[in-house]
Amino acid sequence: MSMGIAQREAFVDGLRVPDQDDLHAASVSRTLAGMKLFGTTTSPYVRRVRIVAAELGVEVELVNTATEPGQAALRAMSPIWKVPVAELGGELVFDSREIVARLFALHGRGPLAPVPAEANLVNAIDAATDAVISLFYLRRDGVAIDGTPFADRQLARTAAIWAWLAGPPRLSTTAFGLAEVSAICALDWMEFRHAYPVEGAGLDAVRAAWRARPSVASTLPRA
Ligand SMILES: N[C@@H](CCC(=O)N[C@@H](CS)C(=O)NCC(=O)O)C(=O)O
Repeated sequence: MSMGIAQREAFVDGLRVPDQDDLHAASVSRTLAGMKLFGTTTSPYVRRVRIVAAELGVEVELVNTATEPGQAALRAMSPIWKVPVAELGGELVFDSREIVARLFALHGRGPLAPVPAEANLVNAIDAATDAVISLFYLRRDGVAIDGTPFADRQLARTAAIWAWLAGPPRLSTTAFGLAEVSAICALDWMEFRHAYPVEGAGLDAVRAAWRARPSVASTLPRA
């Protein structure tokens, strides 16, 4: 039986998952209707949503799912068992792509101008992210994955995606959009987890161009 938002709120409150007040989006003078976001401070997909929300002036109440009660809350809400999940506009929304689409639909795109190939770019970045995440999880679970054909294929796929994005350049150092947000989140996460050698990705200039932007600087991955 599915739960309504009020029941889920009561369930999650009962689990006493701490809201991470210190992690709310960087303060903005104009705060639009907020969003409750279930996720971690390390996930590149959660960070993507946090950056977009900060760019649009949407306040984020981040509920940490890295704890045992947080995981229980997540599993009670989503059969996918992945973060992010958002409570937004009175609805429960799964998957960063859909949450971002809902944010754009509710609030417009703010400074994140669309580019024609954006969906293709983000699809490619997600494929690289998912490839390295799969290796990260296997290593963390103690599976001797490195050097196997599966691992080599994921690493080669990731290298091909970064090379495709880097030359001729498909990401911008002058216009900040969803593709730049997504690539920065993926690369910063790979570096943070030592999961992939990002210095060979050919995207240092893109990362450097946006590093000091408040939405980016205030959401760096941290355990
Ligand atoms: N397509 C999803 C991917 C989300 C995803 O892979 N999240 C990871 C954290 S970065 C996760 O929750 N993984 C848990 C698991 O695989 O068990 C999205 O864009 O939100």
